[in-house]
Amino acid sequence: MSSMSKFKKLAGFSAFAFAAMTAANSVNAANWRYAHEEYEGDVQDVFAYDFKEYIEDNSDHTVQVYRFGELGESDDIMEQTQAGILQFVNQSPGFTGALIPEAQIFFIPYLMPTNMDTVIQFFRESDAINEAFPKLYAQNGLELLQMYPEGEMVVTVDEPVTKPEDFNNKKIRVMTNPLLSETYSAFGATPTPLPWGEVYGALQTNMIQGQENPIFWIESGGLYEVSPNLVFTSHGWFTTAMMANKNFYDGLADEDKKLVQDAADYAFEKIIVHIDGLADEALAKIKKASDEVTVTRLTDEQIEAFKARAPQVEKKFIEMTGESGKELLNQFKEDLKEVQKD
Ligand code: 6CS
Repeated sequence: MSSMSKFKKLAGFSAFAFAAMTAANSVNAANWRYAHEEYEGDVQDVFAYDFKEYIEDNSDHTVQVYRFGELGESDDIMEQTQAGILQFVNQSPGFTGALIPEAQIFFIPYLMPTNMDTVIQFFRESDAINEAFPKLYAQNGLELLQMYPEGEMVVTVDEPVTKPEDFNNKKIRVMTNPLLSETYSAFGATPTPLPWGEVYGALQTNMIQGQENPIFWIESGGLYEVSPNLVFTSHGWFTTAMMANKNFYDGLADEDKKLVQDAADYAFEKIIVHIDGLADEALAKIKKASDEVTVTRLTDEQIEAFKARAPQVEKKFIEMTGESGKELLNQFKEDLKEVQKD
């Protein structure tokens, strides 16, 4: 064979191999759909875009992010994920608690510490978060990839509140899980479960007189415009969770499973930097935007009156979840003790 024809044969083979490789890559390159519950630039959106960035920088896959309302309410995006229409979803335990009762643990008031570094260390190290919860989510067809805090819960009301009696006859919107209703009943209020999309309008028309959320969300959703009295009660953190459809995840090649896990870890590291100082920035923006807003920080003594109502909520949690909830709660408390001792 002349060297020219050898070259032609080689070139032909290479072109063929290259085409085959490219075809294989484009067959393997997937476009994954990921929905969350918030708006552009909010915490869940920042997390989703960090996840997307990691996946796209480290593979041929792409991630399409859907924000609040594009595919419906929080319960709609969960249904779509369980049905395999979406590959990834960020849904907060505030809603998942209706599906996985143990996820309501985050709504036992005064269980979580108030210090942000301790809270983050808890999310990093807790066995309850990193071992027990993935098993509970798996039973519902979900691969739990990350749980993370978004911010301390703050109550907004039509008039300042400093004691449980001030909540009497006030309808306070809660996310749609039964335990959070128990918390607000224990606090003296009338709990009103509503999906997110109905909250602003219900406050505006005085169908409800208050709600709870982290400050960044009170600012970004404009809630202070219709519910201007902010009360820092120190009773909990808004926690959220990002997960995949389990059948989809189980069907991935090992290297893609690792890619997804690494992307979720990457997004977690970015988000804890993002939320640091976010509440103070949002509060400053709110104060600048409105003269009507009041800020009440409960004193330790005032907090005690609300804290005294927590045991009845804990009891309800155990009634709702049985042995599995009891075990989770014990683990949760053990993990908290561990991080608080440092
Ligand atoms: O209150 C809610 O329903 C919403 N709050 C936040 C911080 N994120 C999404 C959730 O739907």
